[in-house]
Amino acid sequence: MKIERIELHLIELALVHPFETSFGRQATRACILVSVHAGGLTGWGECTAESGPWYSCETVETAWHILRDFLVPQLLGKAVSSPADVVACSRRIRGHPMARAALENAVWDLLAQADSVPLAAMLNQGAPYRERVTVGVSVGIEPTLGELLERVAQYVDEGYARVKLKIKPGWDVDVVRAVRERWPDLMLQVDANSAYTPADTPVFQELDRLGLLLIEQPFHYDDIVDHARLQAVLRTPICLDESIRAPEHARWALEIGACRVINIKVGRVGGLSAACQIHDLCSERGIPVWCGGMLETNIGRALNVAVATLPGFTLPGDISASARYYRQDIAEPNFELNEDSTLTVPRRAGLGVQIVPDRLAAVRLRHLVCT
Ligand code: OSB
Ligand code: MG
Repeated sequence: MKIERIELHLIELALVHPFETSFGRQATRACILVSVHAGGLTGWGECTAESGPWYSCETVETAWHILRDFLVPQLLGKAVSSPADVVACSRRIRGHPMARAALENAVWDLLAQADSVPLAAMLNQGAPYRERVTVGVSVGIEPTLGELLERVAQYVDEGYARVKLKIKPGWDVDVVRAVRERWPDLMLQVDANSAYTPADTPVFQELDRLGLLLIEQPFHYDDIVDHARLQAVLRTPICLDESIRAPEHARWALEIGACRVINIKVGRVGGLSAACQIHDLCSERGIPVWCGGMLETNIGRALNVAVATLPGFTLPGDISASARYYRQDIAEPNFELNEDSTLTVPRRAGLGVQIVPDRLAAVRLRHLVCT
């Protein structure tokens, strides 16, 4: 298919409830959507870069720059028959995985639509795959323990069987213990978003006693050596998120024992091709993976649901129902939580969700059409 036109859309949506991590509190989510137009079809990709360089060094503005000035010009007018053609186009660009992923993922959607198959079927290459993916919910830091317990109770009542608590120094052992005492059998895990240093090892030794599924990204995003030292003294698996930004990072982390679980975020690792490589590497080594989230709209959520159908995704993903994030999404239909803490994999072609043009226009801050 010849790529005829590519559009960039910068949007901003208000979150249903502010989300606080060790980086800070956010009430809105800005993101770039990429649409790739060819042969009467449109593929969509969501860029997971955020407003500020806290989780990742990429931001909405760096991604806009790299897409507009480097990625889009290399793809426009090209004939594309497989996602590998897009990967080849962007190979010369160092870093900027979230910008690269947005474009590559849009082409996956386009090609799946052209073949009239769901994205999950394309990813699984004809092998049978699950019809529902198991999910949990990521719960931000709250002003008080009482408010946190209320929020967790609400999600447990809604049917989430796995809860992830954000932690930071001063909001860790006591908080996690209180949740564990109230819900002794809940699948529970924590995410520090790099807020600790090796001097805090005793905190993790305390958390190690609370029956957690995993401890996500305790130390700095470049610090896999210190993660390996910590993993050696813990029973609970360490899961790396920020540290894994390419397939090589996954291999290096596993080779030195820096983690026993990997969180795969398609944007963070540079697109679906890289995500599949990490999945395959982890499967070969018996390492469980799960799909992380970045407060996506239904475009990114549909992508996450599709990738989570790969067989190595054996832990619940941070892919909550649409209503947990936004009052009105820019794409339909919404994902609803099933009673078994799963989301249903769409059966329609491509991502299986449809942009609602009026809703997109209503939240769009900037629009660029490239031909
Ligand atoms: O570290 O997993 C994270 C959201 C934004 C940035 C980083 C993270 C998160 C989440 C939210 O935990 C997961 C979700 O989308 O539900
Ligand atoms: Mg994380």
